[in-house]
Amino acid sequence: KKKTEVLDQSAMNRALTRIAHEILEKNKGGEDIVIVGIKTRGVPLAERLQEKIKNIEDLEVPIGELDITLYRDDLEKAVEANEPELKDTKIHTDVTDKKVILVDDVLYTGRTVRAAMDAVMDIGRPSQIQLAVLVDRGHRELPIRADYVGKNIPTSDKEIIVVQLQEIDDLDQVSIYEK
Ligand code: 3GP
Ligand code: 5GP
Ligand code: MG
Repeated sequence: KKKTEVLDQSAMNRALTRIAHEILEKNKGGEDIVIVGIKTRGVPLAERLQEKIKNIEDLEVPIGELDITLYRDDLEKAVEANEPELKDTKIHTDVTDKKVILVDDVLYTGRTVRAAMDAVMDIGRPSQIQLAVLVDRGHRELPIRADYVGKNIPTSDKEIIVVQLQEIDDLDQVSIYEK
């Protein structure tokens, strides 16, 4: 249960400002992007990126959210063997021919992102899907990578990344815990 702080409030804010600039640079403005947050903590991160893009380019980018949770009904299986599944989609804008930017707090095995890509492709035909994460902790089990990374934090399987956000946890902080 040892704790090491890896991002404080200002470091997190700087990382998100940088990502907002990177998104605008890569997409030559941002006229055709849609930002989609993956619940829970991907949603406030998506909102912050939307706000930063508004401040930088005076552009209102549409935003949506996906609720993807680990499927735990099959008690025969170990939790690790279960797949994340889509519980809810709130994307009230057409994604066809849009560049969809998925946003999550932590990228780990890549299975959540895979489910998120399936969900987006079920509702339309985006021209591209990109991925932004606050933390990439490694240990991918699928050929998935992030286009925008706040911080790369190589972890062991005994470590867990705790992401706290003002909107949910009343403070902005990322730390590593030893299990
Ligand atoms: P989030 O809503 O911030 O994404 O995955 C559900 C929640 O459990 C996540 O909250 C995440 O913070 C937390 N969590 C912490 N460690 C792990 C982990 O190793 N795997 C998964 N799937 N979730 C984790
Ligand atoms: P993946 O599907 O890539 O294995 O895991 C991604 C999802 O699991 C993210 O949405 C994230 O919430 C959660 N997750 C996986 N590992 C961690 C971790 O160490 N810390 C936190 N906070 N979330 C994690
Ligand atoms: Mg998450």
